[in-house]
Amino acid sequence: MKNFISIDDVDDPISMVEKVFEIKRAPLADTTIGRGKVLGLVFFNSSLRTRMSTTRAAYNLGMNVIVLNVSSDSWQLEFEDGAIMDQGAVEHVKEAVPVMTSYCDILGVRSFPGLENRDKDYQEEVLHSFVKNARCPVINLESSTLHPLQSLTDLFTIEERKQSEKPKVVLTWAPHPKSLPQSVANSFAQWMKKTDYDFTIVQPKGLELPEQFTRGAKIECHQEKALAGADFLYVKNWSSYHNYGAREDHPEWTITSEKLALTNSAKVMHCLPVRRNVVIADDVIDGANSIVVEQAENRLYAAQAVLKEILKNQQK
Ligand code: SN0
Repeated sequence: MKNFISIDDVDDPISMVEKVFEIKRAPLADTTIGRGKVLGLVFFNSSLRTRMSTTRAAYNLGMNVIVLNVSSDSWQLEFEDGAIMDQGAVEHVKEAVPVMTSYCDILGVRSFPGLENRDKDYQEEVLHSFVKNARCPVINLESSTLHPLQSLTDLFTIEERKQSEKPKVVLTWAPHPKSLPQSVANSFAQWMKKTDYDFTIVQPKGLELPEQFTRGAKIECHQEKALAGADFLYVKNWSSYHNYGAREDHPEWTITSEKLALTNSAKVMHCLPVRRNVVIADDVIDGANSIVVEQAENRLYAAQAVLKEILKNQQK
C-alpha cells in the first residue's frame, strides 16, 4: 500500500480486515518494523480517537510521532496556485508539505469540509495538495468527503461481532445541533458496498448522501421500517448534500430504546464523539447493545494495520 486516501488504495477490503485481526491478536508482535521512522500527524481540525489511536499504533510498530495542529500551532497555509499572498495565509503548501516530508516518513492529514462550496469540498483540495506535494506516503485522517480509517474499523468491528454470514446493517441519519460533514457516512457506505451484507441507508427525504458513494445500497426514508430486523445499527448525523451544508431538524429521528426494540437486538455503533440524548438516548448508549467504546478501541488496530502495510511497502 502506497497511500491510504480511500478504499481505492486497498486491493481487497476483506483481506485488509484479516490484517486488522492479526494486529489485534498480537499488537506488539512487530515492534521494530518502524524503528527510526517518524509519522507526522497534521490536524486542521479537532481529534481525540484519530490522534491517540494512530499515535499508539505508530508506537506499537516502533515509530516516533510528530503532531502538528495547523490551526493553532502553525502558519496559516495557502493552497491556491498562483495566489498573491498578501492576506492571512503565510506559507504555501508547495513549500510546507515537502518540508514536512523531509522530517517525516509517513504523513497523516485531517481536513474537514467548509460545508459552503460543494464543488470545492468534493474536489478534496487540501488532501490532494498533500498527496501531490508530499515526498512520502499520505494517510487520510478524515477529509472533506471520506474517513477511510474509520470505515476500515467499522467493517472490522462488524466482522468481529457478526452472528450470521450476511448481517443486516442499517446506517441511520440522526439529529445534531450542528452541520456535520458527510465524510463518515459516505465512507461507511463505500466500504459496506464491498461486502455482501444486507445494507440499508435511511435518512429523512432530501438528506440522501451523494450517489457516487451509495449506488447499489438500499435507500429508505422511513426510519422505523428500515430498522426492522437490523443486526447492526450505525447511527450518524450528516448535513445536507443536495442543499449543501444545511442542517435539518428532525428530533423524532433520535435513537431511543423504543427504536432499538424494532431491530434484531442490533449492536449500536457510532464513530464518536456523540451528542447524548440528541443523536442516541442515554439508555441506548449505556445499554448492553452499545459497542461504541469497543468500536473506538478498534481504531488502534485498524490504524496499525494500515501503517504496517505502508511500512512494508517502503521496505521493498
Ligand atoms: C466529525 C464528523 O465528521 O461528523 C468527526 C467524526 C469522527 N464530528 C464532529 O465534528 C462532531 C462535532 C460536534 O460538535 O459534535
